[in-house]
Amino acid sequence: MTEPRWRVIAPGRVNLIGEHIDYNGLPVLPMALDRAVRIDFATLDEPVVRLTSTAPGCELTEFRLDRPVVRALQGDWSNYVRAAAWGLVENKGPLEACDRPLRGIEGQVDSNLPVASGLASSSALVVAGALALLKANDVEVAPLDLAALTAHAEQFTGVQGGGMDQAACLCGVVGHALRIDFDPLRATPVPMPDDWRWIVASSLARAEKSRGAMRAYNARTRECGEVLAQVVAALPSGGAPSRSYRALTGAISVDELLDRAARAVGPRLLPRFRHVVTERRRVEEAQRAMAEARIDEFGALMVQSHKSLRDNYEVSTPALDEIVSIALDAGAAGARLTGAGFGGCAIVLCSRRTAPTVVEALMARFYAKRRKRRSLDDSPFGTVPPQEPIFEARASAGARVAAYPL
Ligand code: NG1
Repeated sequence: MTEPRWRVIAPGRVNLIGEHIDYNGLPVLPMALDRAVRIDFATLDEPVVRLTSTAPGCELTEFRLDRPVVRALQGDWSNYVRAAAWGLVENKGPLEACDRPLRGIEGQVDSNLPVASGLASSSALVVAGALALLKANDVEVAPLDLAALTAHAEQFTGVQGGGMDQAACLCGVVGHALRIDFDPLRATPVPMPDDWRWIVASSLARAEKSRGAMRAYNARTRECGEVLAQVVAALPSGGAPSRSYRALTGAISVDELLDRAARAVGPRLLPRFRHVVTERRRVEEAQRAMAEARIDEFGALMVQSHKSLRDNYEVSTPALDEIVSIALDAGAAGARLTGAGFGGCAIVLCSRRTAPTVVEALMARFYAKRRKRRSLDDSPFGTVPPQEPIFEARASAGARVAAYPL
C-alpha cells in the first residue's frame, strides 16, 4: 500500500429535530458530530479506487473510474464509495468533464462513528469518498454543491433519502446547530446555548438502511408523495398551490391542512401527513427556542416529535421509547429518536447540571440489565469501546481534507 499523503475527515450528524421531512423538501435542524469517517489516502496515476477498511468484515474493495461504476452486493460497505464515484464521474458530475486522465486513490477507511445507528455514517462515507476523489484530481466543489451532489449520488445505493445528512456533514460549524433548507439547498448556523448538553443513547439495535430498514424507509417516502397528491387534488380548484409540502404548508395553516386532509385522505396515510406538517411547525418553533435559549420549550418539542414518529410515522421501537421515558423521568429537558428510526439511537437534551444524572439513570435502568443479557459488543457501536453505548455529542466542524499527519 502506498504511503498516505492525505486524510479526509467526514463527520456524522445527529438530528435534533425535523425527522423524516428532508425528503419532503422541508427544513430540518441537525448538527455535525465530533465523530467521523476518515480516509487516509495516496493518489494514484491510474483511475482506480483501492480501499481497505478497519471495520470487521469489510473486505478490500477495488474498482475503476474509467468504466461504468457498478454496485456491489446489497449491504456491501463499498457501495457508499462507489456512490461517490458514480456521482462525480458519471451522471454529469464534475469529474466527468475532466480533460485529463482521471487519478485514483489508494488508502484505508477508519471510523469512530457508530454504523447503522441513525447518525449518518453512510453519508459520511459517501462525502469522504467524494472529497478524496476530488482532492486526487485537484478539483474543488463548494460545500453546498457537493452536498446536493452526494445526496443525489447516495441514491445509487437504493435508499431514496433526503439531503439532510450530506449537508450537515459538509457544512457543520463548531458550537452550532444547522438549519437546513431545500430547493435550493441552504445551511444556516444556529448558535448552541452554552448550557445545553446533547446525549446520544443507542437502543442497541442496528437500523440497517442498506438492508431491512431500506424497504420501510422507502415506503415512507412513497407514502408522503401519495398523500400529498391526495390533499392537493382535494383543494378547491384555482386555489391549489404547487405540488410541494413547502408550498402547501407555506400557504395554508397546519390546522386547516389537517382539517382538509381528514376529509380527503384515508386512515392509512392520514397519520403520515399529520407527522410531516406538524414536524415542520415544530422545526420553526424549535429554532426560535434555541436562538432564545429556551431549553424546556425545545425539549417539549422533541417529545412531541418523538410521539409523532412513534404513533403517526411508526418508526420507533420499544427500546427507543424506553430510553426516551427514562431520560425524561431523570430530568432531561427532551428526548426523541434520531435519524430514520427502526432501531438506532435516541438524542437527549439536558442542561449541564442534569446531564450526569440522566446518563446515570440510562446506564442503570436501560444498559445495566441488557449488559447482563448479552454483550454490548453486539451493539452497533462498531469500533467505539463497547462500554460506551452512550456519549455526549458536540456540534462540530464540517468535512475537510488535510495533509496526512506524520
Ligand atoms: P439515517 O437515519 O442517518 O440513515 C435517514 C436519511 C435522512 C433522513 C433521515 C430521517 C439517508 C442517507 N438519510 O438518515 O435523509 O430522511 O433518515 O429524518 O437516506
